[in-house]
Amino acid sequence: MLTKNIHFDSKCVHSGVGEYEHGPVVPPIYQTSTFKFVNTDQGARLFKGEEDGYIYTRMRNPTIEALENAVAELEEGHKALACSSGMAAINTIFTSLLEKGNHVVCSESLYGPTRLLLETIFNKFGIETSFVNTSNLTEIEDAVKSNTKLIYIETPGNPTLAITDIEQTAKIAHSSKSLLVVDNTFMSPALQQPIKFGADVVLHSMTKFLNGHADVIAGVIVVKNEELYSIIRKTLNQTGGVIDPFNSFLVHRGLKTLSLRMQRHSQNAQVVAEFLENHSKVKWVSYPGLKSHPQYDVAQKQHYGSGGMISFELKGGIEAGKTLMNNVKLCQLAVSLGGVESLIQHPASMTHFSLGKENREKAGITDGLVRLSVGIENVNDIINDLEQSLKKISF
Ligand code: LCS
Repeated sequence: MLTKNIHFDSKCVHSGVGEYEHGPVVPPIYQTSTFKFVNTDQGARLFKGEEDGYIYTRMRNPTIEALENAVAELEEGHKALACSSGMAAINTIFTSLLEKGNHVVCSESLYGPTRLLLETIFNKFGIETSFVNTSNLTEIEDAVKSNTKLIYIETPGNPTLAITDIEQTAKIAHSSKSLLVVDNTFMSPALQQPIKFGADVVLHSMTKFLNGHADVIAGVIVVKNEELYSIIRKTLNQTGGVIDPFNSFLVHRGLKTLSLRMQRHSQNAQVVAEFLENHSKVKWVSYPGLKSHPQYDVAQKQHYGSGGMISFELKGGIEAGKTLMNNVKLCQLAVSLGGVESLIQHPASMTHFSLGKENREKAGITDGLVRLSVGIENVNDIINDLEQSLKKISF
């Protein structure tokens, strides 16, 4: 199927699907760790790269490649590399592109373990990171040093939904001979395509919107050129954070409804964000589709929709937040995000607990912040659920 000149909605359905024996319309699951050689000479030719073919699933597998081709196409990137988790994707990027003595400029509002990976692990190998508010371009410019190799942004940032201008950050990165890496987990390529704005590398936790059904842990890296691809592919082969064929099949299946799901997530979240913003017990709401969002104009420029993630704080602070989270019935109290079901959680004691209060507060992650991943249920049911739970808060 030629997918070059078709709409994104159609690409979600058809991308990555090749021709297979017996003509299945869905890529078969090649659930095998290894592939037979015809003879020793062929095995040697495959290893030398003189012949194209499959050797061992850590290196290449047709089911995994089908997914990688699909994601690369949806992100308008050159190629993609699927990984065993979002963290494996992030680790593979850092391991591939950084060396001792390098410096990284990183968003301060981002998924907790990404910060910890840089602060506690890469730090041991002589890599230094400055965590700054990347919504403010001057802070990025001021943080760049002569040894800066990567600017790493998560936009919108987890859990504050702070937005970084990808196009302007790419300009800063390239004028300082650095690469721009963007974690696009919160938007998915249906709502944001960072390579179009100048990003060099894009990554996702495919655990979230790309798979969309809360039943897989997976990650992906998308690169803009062959040079980056060959560096990262070599590292991934050696460090081994690869996805397996069955999970690839599941994520590829999820991608077929990505466009539909993201439209519904965005529609529902807009209504829920407006409901919360107008509610007397709510102190503030952060959602890229609200005019009150501090980077609303940047969001309008780089998003095709506002996504399914909302963060907010109740007037009664953390105690009121706990009452809300403990009394919801349709929304599930669980970490993770981006699935069809609405999930609610408390970053300060859960996903971002390990950062410590000082780092959290600097990044705008207050103790009272509640994060809601708005699912694709009927929006009235989500609002009714929040409303009945908000009624339990007495003040
Ligand atoms: N990047 C972002 C923006 C994330 O939100 C997560 C996970 C990751 C990377 C890591 O992906 P994983 O290895 O889990 O596939 N975020 C989670 C969260 O907010 N709650 O639970 C997991």
